[in-house]
Amino acid sequence: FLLPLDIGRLVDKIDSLVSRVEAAPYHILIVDDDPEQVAYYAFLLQQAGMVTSVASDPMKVLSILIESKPELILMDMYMPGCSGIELTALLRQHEAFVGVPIVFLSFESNKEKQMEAICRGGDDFLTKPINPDYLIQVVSTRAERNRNIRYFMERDSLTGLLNHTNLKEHLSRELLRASRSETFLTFAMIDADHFKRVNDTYGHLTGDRVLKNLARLLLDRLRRTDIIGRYGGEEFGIILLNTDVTAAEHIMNEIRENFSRVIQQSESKQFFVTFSCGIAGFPECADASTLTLAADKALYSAKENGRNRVVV
Ligand code: GH3
Ligand code: MG
Ligand code: MG
Ligand code: MG
Repeated sequence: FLLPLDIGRLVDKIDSLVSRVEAAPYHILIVDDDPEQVAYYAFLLQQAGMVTSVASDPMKVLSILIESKPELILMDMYMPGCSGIELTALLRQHEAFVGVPIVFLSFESNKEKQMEAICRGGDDFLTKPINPDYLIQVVSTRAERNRNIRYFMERDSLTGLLNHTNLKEHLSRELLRASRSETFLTFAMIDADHFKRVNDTYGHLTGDRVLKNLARLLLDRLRRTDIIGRYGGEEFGIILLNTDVTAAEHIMNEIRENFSRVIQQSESKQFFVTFSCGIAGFPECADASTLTLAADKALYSAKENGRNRVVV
């Protein structure tokens, strides 16, 4: 049977959401200065299938958060240098961490103190010693909801690809990784050719459908490890990991040719759309802004030189 269009789309989204949730274990950050406590709670969560990392120094929490984006923080109350409450209040001022679930876990039984922890940004307060099943239930339920919310917030609603903000976050993070592991990374920028004309001739709804077709093709043709985002209106950005510019040029040319042969359909007519692509790579470009600028420049030159081409 046929589902109405938007319900069908929702089902698609939920399906891909579910497969993602099943795919990766929840990543929990334990912030605690006591190594024995850390070892015990890390063991409990790992037994339940979660992945844990540890910050025994509260001052390091920010850099760990930026690098690994844990899906929940299990927060100790009293640590040398900085209390869990102060740290939580600090994180809540950061737009990137305003939503990460923070669950306090402490021996503190004073209700006033517990309330303060909640008021300053904690989502929950659990007291030690805690029933292991209860801990696991609270942590996994909150981490799951966070993952679902994050999934929708990070995505562009038309294409389901990563949105601009998230793509840029990925680019910075992957550049750090590439530089640490001394691997190649390529950034490709795509811009649909004469797209204003497509809209003017066939209407915006048809234009939207073309953009969805392009997104679908990118998802089908690129590797699962490649990171694909909608950079802006009819512009897309792709981060190709472990790929140098020569290999990336090859891949993007293949996709470009494929796309140019896709028969686009308006109500009454069939037509074709092409795209231009600019490519730049790490380590030639060392940071995100240099890389983006170089890819943008290459894209501009692809447009100048007749469109429907890939320029490095
Ligand atoms: P060029 O080959 O130089 O890139 O020409 P262009 O017409 O694609 O470039 P221009 O930047 O002048 O126009 C981009 C067009 O893309 C204008 C805008 O209406 C269209 N566009 C941007 N976002 C969307 C969208 O979400 N849906 C639709 N249907 N059109 C969009
Ligand atoms: Mg402590
Ligand atoms: Mg454009
Ligand atoms: Mg364009």
